[in-house]
Amino acid sequence: MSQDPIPEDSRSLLYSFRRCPYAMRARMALRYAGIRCELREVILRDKPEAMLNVSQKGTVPVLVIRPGTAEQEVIDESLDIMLWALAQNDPDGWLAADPAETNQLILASDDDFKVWLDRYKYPDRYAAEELAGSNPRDECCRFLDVLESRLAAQPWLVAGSLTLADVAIFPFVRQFAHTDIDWFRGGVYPAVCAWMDVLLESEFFTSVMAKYPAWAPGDEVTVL
Ligand SMILES: N[C@@H](CCC(=O)N[C@@H](CS)C(=O)NCC(=O)O)C(=O)O
Repeated sequence: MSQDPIPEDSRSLLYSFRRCPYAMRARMALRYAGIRCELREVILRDKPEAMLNVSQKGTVPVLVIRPGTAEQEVIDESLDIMLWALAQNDPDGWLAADPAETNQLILASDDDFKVWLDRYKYPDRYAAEELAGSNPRDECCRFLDVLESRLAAQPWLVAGSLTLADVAIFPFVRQFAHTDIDWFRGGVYPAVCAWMDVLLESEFFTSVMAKYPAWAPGDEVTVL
């Protein structure tokens, strides 16, 4: 991340939490689009008032465009932040992929896979009845099976090159993989594994994973 000052007229703020998969995908899209913003690292159990003042729902990421001006805009859904970033600049055509396939995959990830991912990752947080006799990893695997068959046939999820769906879904697959990395790397999903590794090693992922202390008012500006 660069620490050069951001011109006042193109300044945006991003409230983010390094390990949050939603915030990761927003940071990746902003980085790819070349949008430089002030990064404010948040601790989820102690959210800054400045963030709650602009978005009361209290989730990260939150992007504030032209903060403090009459034209201030707030975007507090990660996918919307990605789409806003790509509308500003999309040099490699992430948005060129089939929109119906893209939406379907992202919805399956955000709505269904994520539900079971939480149950797989944090089993102690869920009562037996919420698991309804299911095995969370097996439930997650239904989505991983879809990804594996796509990635066995082509290098990226929707097209011959990386597009929005890859970046929107990757942070959740990374989280799934790290829940039991030995099992994941044991050969069950070779194509997903290879795809994940390319993204893990990509500059636009590693560059948005730097560690910062929690932001407090008056701190020096950290630039994404
Ligand atoms: N639909 C939201 C979900 C964001 C979300 O749930 N983020 C989590 C962190 S990974 C959060 O902020 N949770 C609030 C909390 O834990 O207090 C988005 O896509 O931005």
